[in-house]
Amino acid sequence: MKYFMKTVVLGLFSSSVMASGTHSHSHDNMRYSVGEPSKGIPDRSISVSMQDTMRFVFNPELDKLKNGETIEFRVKNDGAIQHEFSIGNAEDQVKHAQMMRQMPDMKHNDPNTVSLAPGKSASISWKFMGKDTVVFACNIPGHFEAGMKHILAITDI
Ligand SMILES: [Cu+2]
Repeated sequence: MKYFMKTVVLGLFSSSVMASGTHSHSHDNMRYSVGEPSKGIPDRSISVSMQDTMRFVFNPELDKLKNGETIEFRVKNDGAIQHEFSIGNAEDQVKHAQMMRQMPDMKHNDPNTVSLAPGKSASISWKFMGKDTVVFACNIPGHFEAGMKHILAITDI
């Protein structure tokens, strides 16, 4: 955990010394807390509608996450403003939200996050591992606080 903190601090520092403006940024050395991006065949696919009511609408409903399963999320922004769908644990999302507040123009192309303009869609495949609690979050400032999140523990069965 100490290592992760250091990475975030260094990331903030190097971003702040770069030229201002929009830039892409990926955490190549990031370790994920709740699994990993997957290129394998998913065990199931779930569509996620992101809406300006500050809700993720999962179809079918996402009420269980099994240790070792891969889920393909087909994410669509059905709203009129930017939204994102990010997979992590509570700590990841708090840090991500802090970075977004400090660098609102930053484009987040991390493998655990898709940020979408209105009407756009993208897929993200994720293999869930461990037994942490997963926090799906939109970290556009104010959205998480308004309810744009879904929280679910990974289970062994
Ligand atoms: Cu949002």
